[in-house]
Amino acid sequence: FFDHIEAAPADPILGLTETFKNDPNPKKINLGVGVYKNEAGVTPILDCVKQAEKLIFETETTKSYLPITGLPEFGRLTRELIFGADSELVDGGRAVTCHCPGGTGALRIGADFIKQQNVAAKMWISDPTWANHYQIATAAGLKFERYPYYDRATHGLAFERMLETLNQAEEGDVVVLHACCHNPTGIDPTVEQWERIADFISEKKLLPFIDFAYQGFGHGIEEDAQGLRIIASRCKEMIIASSYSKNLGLYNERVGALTIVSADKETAARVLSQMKIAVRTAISNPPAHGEKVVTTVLSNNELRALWESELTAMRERIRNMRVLLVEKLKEAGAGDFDFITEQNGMFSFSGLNKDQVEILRKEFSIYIVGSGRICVAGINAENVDALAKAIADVIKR
Ligand code: PLP
Ligand code: TYF
Repeated sequence: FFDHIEAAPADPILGLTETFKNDPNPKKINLGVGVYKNEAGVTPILDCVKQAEKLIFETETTKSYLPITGLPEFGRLTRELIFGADSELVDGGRAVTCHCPGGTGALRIGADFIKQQNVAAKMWISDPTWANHYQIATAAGLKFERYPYYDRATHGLAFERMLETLNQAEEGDVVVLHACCHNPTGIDPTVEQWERIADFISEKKLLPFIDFAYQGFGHGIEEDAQGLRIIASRCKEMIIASSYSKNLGLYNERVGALTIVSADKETAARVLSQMKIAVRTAISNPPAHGEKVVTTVLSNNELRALWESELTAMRERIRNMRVLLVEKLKEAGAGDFDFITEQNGMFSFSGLNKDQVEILRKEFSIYIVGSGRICVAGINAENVDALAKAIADVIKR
């Protein structure tokens, strides 16, 4: 049965982490995978999470199954976070939410739902994007096309080309958008651009599917939701896949959410009934621990305030590293990398090419994804000098 099976290539990002782990060089630097690291190079468990876990440990009385959609309170708190506490979408009944295993689980169950319910046949996905987007669309049985996103010349958004290409979309197609901190470029639309995107999508009758994996990593919890909220103000229907992996550091607990907004609450109730089928056929019901942590932190005033301060510290550390890297690159004679400070979230497209990336790995034990994407969260005061010098060296060859 299995003889014909060919070996699959390693995931280009997760595979890089494996190679990094096996590198004996004590000065090695991992700027590959998108995982936050603190100044000491550690991916910490947040204090708010530790405290919530203590509360859960003391009060939990059963490990019996959760509802298919997860805890209702989890859904409500998630809607509050993405739409804003004042939004009618929090309690109005038009938006329904399921806990899914991570943002990935939400994307996949959302794509399954689209396929199963004949919502659409095609997705438009940015080029470049997090590679799993293309794979998830295909695995769910949907076709996809790419729209340009990155302008190499300006290190900015290829906004006009993006809309020109999306003009070829047909009524009813799905458009996948990153809400903030675009992976891999770190480039997000401005508020004015979001307004144009929202008008465009609404006029062309496309369905926005928003991937919200980095809320709080760009400019703040509310600020990062601006684009999504502009879309929600102009489009009556939308899908959101959000994640708590990064902003609560719950990577391995697999906590994400799929939220679907319908035009009215009667439709939303029918949508929810079919979302439950999509969840049941994929995972039956969600894992509880991470979901309880999120629900506890977001609903407890003290823990919520602690979370916000911890999230702010993560975001500010990354911003500081952007500034420091650009300074050190200038000092090392690598040239002008000012665009790095304009970008948001964990990632930047450095502009380094495949060959340069390979030299950095082989000669300097610096690990960067082949596209030239660097995870800024892997930089700290201790490794930034060596990093900037190595990049300058490679660029000047
Ligand atoms: N979407 C984007 C753009 C991502 O970068 C990630 C990162 O892992 C995800 C979704 C999935 O996140 P999760 O770990 O919550 O599945
Ligand atoms: O892009 C990243 O680095 C993160 C983590 O298959 C990740 O989104 C990378 C690859 C992958 C799953 C998660």
